[in-house]
Amino acid sequence: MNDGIDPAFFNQVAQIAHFSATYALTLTAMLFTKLQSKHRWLVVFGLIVAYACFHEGWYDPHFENAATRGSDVEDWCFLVAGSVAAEIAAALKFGVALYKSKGVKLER
Ligand SMILES: [Ca+2]
Repeated sequence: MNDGIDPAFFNQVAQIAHFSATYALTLTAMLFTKLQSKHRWLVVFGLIVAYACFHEGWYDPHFENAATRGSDVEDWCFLVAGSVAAEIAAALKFGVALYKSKGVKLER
């Protein structure tokens, strides 16, 4: 059946979307949450990893469209990689203080 979808191209777009979504979620959470503690990065990262496990481990196997379904392991890796990249970006921007005892206040 030719459904008009090139699987390789679709997968590239999907992985950009996976990476970008968790990058945006993680960076936004790191910038705007008021959880001022050294554990904030871990809470944010843990929620993203938990979401990735739920989505790729349960949701997609049950509900993802068969025509576009790729590797859930690959999808999971790009979801987690986006979050890791955002944590690194936050650390580079705000320094290691963001990850130390009291964190930093990001108020203006
Ligand atoms: Ca998937």
